[in-house]
Amino acid sequence: MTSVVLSLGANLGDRRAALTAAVEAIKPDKVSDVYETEPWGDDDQPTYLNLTLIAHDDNKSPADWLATAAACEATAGRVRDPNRRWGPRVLDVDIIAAFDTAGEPINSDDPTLILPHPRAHLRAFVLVPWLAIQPDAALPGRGRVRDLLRDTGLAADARTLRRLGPLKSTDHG
Ligand code: PH2
Ligand code: MG
Ligand code: MG
Repeated sequence: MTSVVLSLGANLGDRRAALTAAVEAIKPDKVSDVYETEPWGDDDQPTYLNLTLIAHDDNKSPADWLATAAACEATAGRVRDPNRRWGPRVLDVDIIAAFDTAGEPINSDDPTLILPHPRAHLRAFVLVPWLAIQPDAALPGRGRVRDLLRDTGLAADARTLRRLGPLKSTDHG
């Protein structure tokens, strides 16, 4: 069994619809509120909607989770621009960290799936929603998320996130 922390982001098209479809496909144990966030890395693009979720699966390996992430992105209609690494996208599903049955972090330096995510500790739009659903969250190799967010730069970024509330405004039962 693995459990994973996933970060979802969308900044093109119907952002909320793309996030909703992915969350319904992934069936997470916990989902954060949706946050509207300023673009990180390449700021010449629209604002993002971001959320972080925690999911588990008895049979999935990290590579299987990566395939699930790619399938969600493809369903949303994502087309990758090879010239723009951090450009706009209809949906991005990133694996932030993965844990085995014993709760031990899974590390990977395979370039197709680096675990933990190599830039997660720099991204308030990942860490703030994660902390909200898991107060004792720790990013393997980096420490407690709560402590990471005390870093001056991250704390400033965290203040720019706008928490919009839960993804589903109505309960479809
Ligand atoms: N994703 C990126 C690049 N920049 N900025 C925000 N606010 N949210 C994202 O999800 C995001 C980003 C590439 O994965
Ligand atoms: Mg990403
Ligand atoms: Mg990605």
